[in-house]
Amino acid sequence: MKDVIFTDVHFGLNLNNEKRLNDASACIDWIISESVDRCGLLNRCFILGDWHDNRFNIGVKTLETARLNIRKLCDAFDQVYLIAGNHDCYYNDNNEITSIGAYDEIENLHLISTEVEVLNYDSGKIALCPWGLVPKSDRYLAILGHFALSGIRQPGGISSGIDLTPNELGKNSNLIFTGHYHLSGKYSTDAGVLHSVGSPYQHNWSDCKNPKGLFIVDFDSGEYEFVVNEVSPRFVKLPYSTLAILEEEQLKQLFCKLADHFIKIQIENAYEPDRLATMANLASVCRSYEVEYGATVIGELEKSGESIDELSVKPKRQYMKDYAVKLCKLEQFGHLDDKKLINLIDEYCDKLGIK
Ligand SMILES: [Mn+2]
Repeated sequence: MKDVIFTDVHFGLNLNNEKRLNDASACIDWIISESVDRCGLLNRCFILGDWHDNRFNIGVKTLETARLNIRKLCDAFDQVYLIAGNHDCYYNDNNEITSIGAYDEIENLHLISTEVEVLNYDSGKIALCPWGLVPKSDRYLAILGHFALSGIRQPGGISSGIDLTPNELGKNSNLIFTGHYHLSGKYSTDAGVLHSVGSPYQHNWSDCKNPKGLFIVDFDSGEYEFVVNEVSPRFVKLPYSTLAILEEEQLKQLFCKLADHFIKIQIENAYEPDRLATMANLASVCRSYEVEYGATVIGELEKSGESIDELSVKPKRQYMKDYAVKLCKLEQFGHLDDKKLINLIDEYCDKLGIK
């Protein structure tokens, strides 16, 4: 019998952004349909934590969307195990209050939040560990959890300074699946492997080029596979130099193909302003597009569906810069150099301590 593992959906991502909520829902639909295609009968589904994004405040629409998606999973699978991740726990140092507690009435949903739960299979048992807990010293076919570990790749580099290591966990099992780290990746332990399952769809630019998906596992035989998500929106970086050699028609086709995705045109050094303007114009068919030049990023947030909260999260100086860039496009301010203006805004904001 095959089971399904995924993690870190983060409902409510980007301050309850509606489009991202839709992305998360569509991802759950994909997980269910992919599981049906590959497993036939759906047995157990394991969600390894961070079902919600924000540990303190969850928007009403986010909660309703997340609830509908838990329902969908509970209708599709025989049993669903929802592990509390750090984003699901209100307190830093204990799991007494969790946001997943909101779903405690669903019959075939098992909330794993304050204790490690052990499940029996024909050839052994597996351990399910919520945030902050590790399994009792014993042998398991597999350990599933939301672990903070040293030595795992994360956006800023490699995680460190944590006592728990893949090898330490590996003493109790040759097969470990962990949520928490959003980048998918495989790590060796002394006698087996640890899989950082990674978020099932790309959340932001840190996920660029990192394959996203789910695991289908047969714990009795020990066989498993990673299924890559090819359907959710991706964050795609395009170097200016590779775009500059394309004809306008080719550019148009390229951006049409990338219409569902988040696009960033990266300028490495020199560029022709007119050519860049054409590119940016053609890129506007995409879900969103940005132009990155050194540390400066100019771009369009998603065209609609942004919540006011999301807009207000932009640093104040970014509003000024966006406004300045818009001004420079007007005829009467055409003589102004937008890059100089942006530098001046930074200087001004630094002096006044404006973020
Ligand atoms: Mn997470």
